[in-house]
Amino acid sequence: MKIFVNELENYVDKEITFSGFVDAVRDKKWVMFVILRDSTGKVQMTLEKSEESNSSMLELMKNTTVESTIRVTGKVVSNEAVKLGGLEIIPTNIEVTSEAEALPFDFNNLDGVNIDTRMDYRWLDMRNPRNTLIRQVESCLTEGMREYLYKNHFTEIHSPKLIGTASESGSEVFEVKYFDREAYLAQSPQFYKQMALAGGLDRVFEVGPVFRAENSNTNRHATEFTGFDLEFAHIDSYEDVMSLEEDLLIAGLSKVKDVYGEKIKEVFGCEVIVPKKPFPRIKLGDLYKELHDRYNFEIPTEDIGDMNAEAEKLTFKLAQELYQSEFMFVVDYAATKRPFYHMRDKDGKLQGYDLIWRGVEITSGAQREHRYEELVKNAKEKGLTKDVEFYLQFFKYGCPPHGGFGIGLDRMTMLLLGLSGIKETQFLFRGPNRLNP
Ligand code: AMO
Repeated sequence: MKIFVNELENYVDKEITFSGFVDAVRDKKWVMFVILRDSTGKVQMTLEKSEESNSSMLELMKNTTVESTIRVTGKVVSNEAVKLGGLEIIPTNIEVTSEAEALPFDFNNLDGVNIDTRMDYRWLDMRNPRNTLIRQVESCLTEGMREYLYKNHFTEIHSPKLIGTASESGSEVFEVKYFDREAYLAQSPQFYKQMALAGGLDRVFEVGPVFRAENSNTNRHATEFTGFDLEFAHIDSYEDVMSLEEDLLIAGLSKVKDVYGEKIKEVFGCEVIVPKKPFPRIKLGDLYKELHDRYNFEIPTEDIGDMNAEAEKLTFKLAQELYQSEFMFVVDYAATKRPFYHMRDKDGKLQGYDLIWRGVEITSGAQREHRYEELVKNAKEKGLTKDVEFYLQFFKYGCPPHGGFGIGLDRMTMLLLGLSGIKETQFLFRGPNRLNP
């Protein structure tokens, strides 16, 4: 098995085999330094020119391009003079495992490289340590949140992405040809995570692809993104849902801070702030009033009962001013603006919320309507009949009160690292004009 750069200190004075990219070759008068790289860091390989036995390896490395990959057998030696971790590899054998052609751009200096060129060669772009770190941080965040859920009786599920009816609403759904009929790409695991509860699993979550046929070219919209979705049973109100989300985010962000806090500060210049419970909550009506009185903001008529991008931005400002918080739950949305499966109370008030972090909506959540008759009524009101017929059946044979939420993972990573857009955040961005690589 491969030994990683960050494990080499355990092999001092031992003979090992190390594999990685050739990051740089420094050919000096008396010595050649070859910097090798893997996903955990860089290490120096040193070839003394005075050593007769090094001649063929020196010749080989002279003709090996940077970004080729090599396999080196040699000894790990401790040497304080080496700036890269105080270690070097003294090789006895080198094998080139893959030769690199001249690169289309220098991934170590991306200033001035067009973002679309970067996307076209994403696998090279990703070799920039900053971009490697984005993936590692997102993985760590997911790990932290997963750990929390496993500890709290959640079961991870995988629901289908090919579906037979346009799920929540027809407008944002991609149609695909499915043999001699039409199918759709799931715009949320919503119905299936609820079905899993009707199936007797009390708590479920899913981390998976979500498809949206939205022709939006903003810095926060993708046509495919990763949803971190969960659903859990036997709740009393959507307060339970918000409370669980607070714990989940605290767990995820704490993990990131512990593992990558320093590195993030160094590379992205931003602090990982672990929030405290409870996050502030505000009713939409009160929010409109505050935004108007403080910032002279008026919600456009078509958005009344909902938020828009500007309102989200100002909500962050307000959360900081009023509560010194980066997070804010917004509640009391208009039922007309929200999906039919959100519960309403006896006065028709919606039992759902959005969570705004650093000026962007990262989550929608709610207590769900689990009472069959009410659900049918709400669906009818939205003009949904045939398409949700299968879903309505889940509530006919006993289904516990429940709620849940969906986090846009890409958006979270973007905000966590202060990145300029979802395009550079996603592993492989999917937008109205991008389907490759
Ligand atoms: P919603 O549609 O609000 O809710 O989506 C949940 C979260 O997903 C993220 N998101 C997006 N991220 C990138 N590109 C997009 N085009 C995009 N659209 C949404 C946002 C958003 O908050 N079924 C519900 C969730 C639930 O109630 O459990 C749903 O899908 O961060």
